Amino acid sequence: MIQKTASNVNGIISRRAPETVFPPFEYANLLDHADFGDWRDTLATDGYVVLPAVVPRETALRSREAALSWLEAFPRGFKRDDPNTHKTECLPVQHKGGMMSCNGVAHEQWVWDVRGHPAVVDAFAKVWGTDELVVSFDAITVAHPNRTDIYDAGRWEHMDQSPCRRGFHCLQGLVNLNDCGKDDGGLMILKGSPALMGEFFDMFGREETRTWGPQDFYSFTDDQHQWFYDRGCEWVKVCVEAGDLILWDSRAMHYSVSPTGKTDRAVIYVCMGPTKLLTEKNKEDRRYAFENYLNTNHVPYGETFVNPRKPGIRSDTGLPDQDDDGIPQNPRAASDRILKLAGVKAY
Ligand SMILES: O=C(O)CCC(=O)C(=O)O
Ligand SMILES: [Fe+2]
Repeated sequence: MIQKTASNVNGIISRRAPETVFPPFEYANLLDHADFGDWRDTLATDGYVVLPAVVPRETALRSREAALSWLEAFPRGFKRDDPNTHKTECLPVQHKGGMMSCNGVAHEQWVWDVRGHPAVVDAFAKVWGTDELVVSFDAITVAHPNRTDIYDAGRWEHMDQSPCRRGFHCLQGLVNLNDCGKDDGGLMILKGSPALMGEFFDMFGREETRTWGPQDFYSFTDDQHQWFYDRGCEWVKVCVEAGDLILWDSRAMHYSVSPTGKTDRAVIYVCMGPTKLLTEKNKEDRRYAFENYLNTNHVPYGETFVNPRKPGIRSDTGLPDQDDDGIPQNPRAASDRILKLAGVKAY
């Protein structure tokens, strides 16, 4: 039962926090102390870390080419070398200036080549302490620079974790498919925010959860930011090169910005956690999503969210996208390795 004992702290009304509703998580304290003696200390302190050249540069660049070929294969006239075609009418349904989860893209082989790369698995394994991992069926982004026809390009500061969880719960990541400098769009992270999240929600309450669907999402309002700035948090635009892996604690406040330079931003999102955390329901959901080429939210265990197969609504016509049949152009092979990472085959 939510109790609203209002008190006024620095002009902001705070409410007594309800009890957290999720059961304790065995890894909740994993990043409490920066005493690993390696890059995990940066992850624990800053809430994110960049691991250079995890995927070979050539593999990353090849996947970017594949992403562009995938876009060109739709009958909408997109051509990578013709900026006049880098607009809504020529592209599948996108969000935030380039994020795509349509047409079963999460299950394209070129996406799995990066998402399931052994070195990406190793990085997640180092944090979790096991290499028996399951991976999300996440979106991709190809964002073209200087677009003026994007309907939801604004800031969207959020975290991908329910405020009702205590402590660390999920490790997110993305692999950049090309170089991403200061003008090339990219991930914005509020450095240092994860460690403060528990205190923030204890103070301001957890009863209001703003999400697009999954429980593990919370959208921050502008007036909530100052509390973090007052405690030393700063926004960082993460710049990376092709093949670099960015890892972040899902409690980090973050959003992305669109490119303003000359080149596109191309990214594959990836999120892994221990397979042993999967419930029977998680396994069923994942098998269904895998076999039907569906997307999930980031966290592969806990409260999984499977995006139903439904063509996205086009922002240019207001109608469902006729070209979205939900089927990848080159579906992933069902290899032993992929089946295990998908969580549909036991290790
Ligand atoms: O595109 C990005 O860098 C961030 C996207 C995002 O919010 C996420 O993957 O959770
Ligand atoms: Fe996010």
